[in-house]
Amino acid sequence: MKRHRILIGIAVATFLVALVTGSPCVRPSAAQGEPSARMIPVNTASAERLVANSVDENPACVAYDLSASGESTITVPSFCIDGMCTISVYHEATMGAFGPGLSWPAYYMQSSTDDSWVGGPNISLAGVSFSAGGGVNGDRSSEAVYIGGTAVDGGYVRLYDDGGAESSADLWTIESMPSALLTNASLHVCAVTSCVQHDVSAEAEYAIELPDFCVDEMCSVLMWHDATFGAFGPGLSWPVYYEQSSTDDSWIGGPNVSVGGVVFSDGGAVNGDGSGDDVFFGGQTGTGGYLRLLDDGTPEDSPDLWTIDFAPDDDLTAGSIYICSMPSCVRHDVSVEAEWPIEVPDFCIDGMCTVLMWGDAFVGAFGPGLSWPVQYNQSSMDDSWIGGPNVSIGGVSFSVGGAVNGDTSGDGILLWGQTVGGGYASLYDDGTPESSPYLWTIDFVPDASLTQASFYICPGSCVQSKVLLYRLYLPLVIRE
Ligand SMILES: [Ca+2]
Ligand SMILES: [Ca+2]
Ligand SMILES: [Ca+2]
Repeated sequence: MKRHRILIGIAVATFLVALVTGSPCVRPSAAQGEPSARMIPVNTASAERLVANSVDENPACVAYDLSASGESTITVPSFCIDGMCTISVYHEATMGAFGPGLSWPAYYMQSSTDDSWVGGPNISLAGVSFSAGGGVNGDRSSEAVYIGGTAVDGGYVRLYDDGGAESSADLWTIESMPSALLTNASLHVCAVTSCVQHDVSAEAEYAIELPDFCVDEMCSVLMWHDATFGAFGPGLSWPVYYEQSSTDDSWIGGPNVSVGGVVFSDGGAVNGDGSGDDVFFGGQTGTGGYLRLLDDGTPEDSPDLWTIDFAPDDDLTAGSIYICSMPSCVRHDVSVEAEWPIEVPDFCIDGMCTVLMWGDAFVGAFGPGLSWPVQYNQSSMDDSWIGGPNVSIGGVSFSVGGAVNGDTSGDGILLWGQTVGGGYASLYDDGTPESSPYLWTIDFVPDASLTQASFYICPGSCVQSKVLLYRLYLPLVIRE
């Protein structure tokens, strides 16, 4: 597959403002050993750690209803300690360019050794900010774990590592301000099943093992860097997604887009053909430092290996690649024009699931490849669902934010967009073939460029999330 890259339009670029880069930033861990180029065998140079969450012991998704104003504290879920977790806010008010719905997630991982944490993305996009990128929980300095946006009448929900009421490594501080527009919000903290971490600190190309869980299954890849790349400050990136076929070593990836000066994925290629295609291209510092993940490189052209290409400079001194499993995704392929009813997986009922699609055509600023995902959570009580993000970026739309499954109104779970020829692939909660709360409708209209599409529904970042295992009600305050 050819390399496709386009920049997202100026309309979005004007929203891109890098957050402060002066906030304390920690390295996830020290690299072990002295790396050198052409390193084989694998993994002797970069520190590999499994940051697996013990999902059998821990609630894997925690939801907090936020109905109070002021400052309150919550316990950092245990799966965010030495493990990756995601933080999303459901808000009923429009925040920046994001309509009511679930936010894009921020990522977080806190070390049990020194209470330092890495987070991300450290960016402000379309009027919504995400993470300060890192800090130390318990050092009395208040760094943003999740900032979000502000409603036009001043309502907001923010999460910090420390605050006026606490400076404990075991607690976070929620600051919330209800308003006429923001009367209801909830915070969702979810475990990422397990990740493999590779740290780099010296200039080299490193061969690393392709995790088994990326073969015939979806996985995600995050990057951590201590320098600013484009509009992204130091911290964790947004993930890219990847799935490699065991049959012919071809892979699909995505999103195939450039946002805020960071190029995400080539969208697909073949691992082992000797051509270095970008699983995660990343960005560059102002002085040319970079961190990249390629399917092949100087040290290897094996289908079982990837290459990390790290070029540090004065700004960029350390980086990490996290490869995280996304087991048990359900996949639906379509190549014929129709509305297709599909089952709603059980794990999307009373639990958060992740939906992403793959298409073989350009849509808006996005080249052929995997989309960015949306999140979805349907209630068994009344078949209502929340989803998100409710935003349009680079010519594609994501989610309508929430609706009712089974009310005959076809509401967009993952809308994406149209090719120049008018082809599209979208997922709705209801459609012509069904208006059942247990079914969804894929609407597929191919054209000359869009010939096939696939939808993936994954338990995703939340496992064992069928029930909200822990719920904290903040003290109520009287408001007008
Ligand atoms: Ca704290
Ligand atoms: Ca390879
Ligand atoms: Ca509906």
